[in-house]
Amino acid sequence: MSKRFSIVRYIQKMGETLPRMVEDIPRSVIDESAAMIGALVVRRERAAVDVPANVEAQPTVTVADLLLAYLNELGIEYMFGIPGGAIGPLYDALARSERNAGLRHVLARHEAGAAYMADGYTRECRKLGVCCTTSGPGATNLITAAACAYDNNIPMLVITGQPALPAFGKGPVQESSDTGVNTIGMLNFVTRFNTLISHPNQLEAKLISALKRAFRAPRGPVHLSIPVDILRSPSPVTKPSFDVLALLAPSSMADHDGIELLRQMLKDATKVVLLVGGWCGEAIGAILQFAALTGASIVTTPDGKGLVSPYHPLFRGVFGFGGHETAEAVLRDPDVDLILAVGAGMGELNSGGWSESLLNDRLVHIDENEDNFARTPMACFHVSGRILAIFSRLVELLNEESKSDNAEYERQRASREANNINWNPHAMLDEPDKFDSDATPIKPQRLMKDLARMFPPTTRFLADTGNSLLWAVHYLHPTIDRRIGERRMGGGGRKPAMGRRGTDSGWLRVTMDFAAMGWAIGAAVGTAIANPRAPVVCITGDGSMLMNGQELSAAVAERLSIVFVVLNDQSLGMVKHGQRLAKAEQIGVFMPPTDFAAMARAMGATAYNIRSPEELLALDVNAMCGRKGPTLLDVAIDPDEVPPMKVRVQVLAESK
Ligand SMILES: Cc1ncc(C[n+]2csc(CCOP(=O)(O)OP(=O)(O)O)c2C)c(N)n1
Repeated sequence: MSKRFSIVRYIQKMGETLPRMVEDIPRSVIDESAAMIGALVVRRERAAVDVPANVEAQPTVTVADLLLAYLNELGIEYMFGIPGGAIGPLYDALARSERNAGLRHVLARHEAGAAYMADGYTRECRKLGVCCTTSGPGATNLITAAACAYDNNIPMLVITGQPALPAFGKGPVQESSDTGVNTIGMLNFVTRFNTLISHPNQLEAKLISALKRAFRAPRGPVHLSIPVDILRSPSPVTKPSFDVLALLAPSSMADHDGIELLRQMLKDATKVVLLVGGWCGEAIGAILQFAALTGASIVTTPDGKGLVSPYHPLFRGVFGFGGHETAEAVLRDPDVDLILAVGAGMGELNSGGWSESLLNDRLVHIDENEDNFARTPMACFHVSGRILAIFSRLVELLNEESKSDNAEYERQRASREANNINWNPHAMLDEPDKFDSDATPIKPQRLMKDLARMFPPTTRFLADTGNSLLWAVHYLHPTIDRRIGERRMGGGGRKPAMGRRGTDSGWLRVTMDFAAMGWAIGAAVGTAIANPRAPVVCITGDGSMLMNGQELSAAVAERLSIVFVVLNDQSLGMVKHGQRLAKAEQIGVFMPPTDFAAMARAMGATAYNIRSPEELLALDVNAMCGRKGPTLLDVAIDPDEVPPMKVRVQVLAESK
């Protein structure tokens, strides 16, 4: 019997012999915990014997070790990256960390993939996604993905190497300071904090500044560039001097006068609409409670869609890119007195191309990120602060008032009932016949219908830049697990968010604004690493797959049960349709046929070519979700189906 197995059996036996203590705990939880503890104990015990004989003994704690000790304190389990000479000592420290059951390295296949993985990891588990590269091309390869996280306010720690400090200016390989190809300068424009560490004593202060900045709105990536000799230097302290968890606890600051004024405005309003944006994740429970109390209709931005169940009785669709006419109709309704835009960037894609007819002086803009207020000059009022704190307080006020004031109670009940219709999200679709079509090649609308029905309610869907985003925003309507959308009612306290398993990102994840092709492929790997128990479905295009599909190999290596769905239309579909709709030249968009299933098999994944709805429905979803490794579905879709992208075409036309 193996050592791990005997430990597992021992813990299982303990579970059986302590029936009183465990009687409420399901058997699967005991087995799973036993397996985890067993693995941990064995990993710890192996540490002593696993140090390879040819590895130089480490006499002391290095700066790289201290950096990892901080990340371990934060409960961060993984660092995504690609090694190289200038970052070598960090990898030595990673090897020591792994042997001690600490933070583990995940090898990406391209540095942008590493940063996309960190992005997906942050979104899934709310811990900081960390990625590392060597100096020079490692750092420049990562820039697009860092920019994507920057534009989407995703916290991330980027660590890059540098040659040794004394060599600066003398032409060392891949020098990346201001006397070489200055990657610190390049990353300056896509990070919230960006610095070179030029002495071991600087690590703690600069790391704390970076971490604080990553989590303060506007959030985003932060960058530490650390020369190889500094990483290898003995650390001035053997363990973290700061209580980093306490330092990073979110503040509950909110504009109390603003909340009071908003409450008054709500009292005078008869019809309210909530426009829920992508940054409402943490607060979505309180926001939905607010909607239930006031009867407010809910529309979301494309990136906010995943936070609300499509079947929620107050949901009226998505406003903006790929959105629904029903959402526009709600905003257009002349009887609406207040539109509360919450945690919404209000950039081109989630403001319907800055639609002035729909967003006018009935708008109140509520956000933690005050930079976004610059986009809503039409708003009659702006409220800043932590959205969770604001909506928790509003819910409290509403509950207090309805208890003490009968008339207020009646008013709330009446508006709730007026809006509580039997809502079916399929009623809001453009071209509903295509949603039900059995035609081959498969209509993308039909593909969304089937994906939503095939996968379990806990599935995390990631839709990549391209038509995948538009099809998913408009047509993907799973019956989601309510725990994702409606978790954590009320609250707003100072509990540290780090280290929890919950997610703020909902069931559908997209990347907006910067909109980089291929983001979803790496992000799906990060999502699955962060939460191996939830099914992960990455919906992407053939162009994106050809651009960033190499991360499938990382998913194979990590044995992640991700399902990659490739919409194969032999073209850069979104641009192709954009050119057609704008009556522009059709150029630079067609690609020769590619068998992505064969490509995936060559990398060690399981794969299927799907040519009809029947072939799709015949797949064994349980097997795909349970398999220790990715599955790729190469789906031949109808390339002539026009995605719902008219807003973007309009904006481009107006810019002529
Ligand atoms: C890195 C990058 N390059 C170019 C673009 C411009 N662009 C937006 S969508 C798109 C086409 C995407 O094609 P594909 O991945 O095949 O998806 P499809 O639209 O066909 O579903 C392009 C080229 C981009 N957003 N990102």
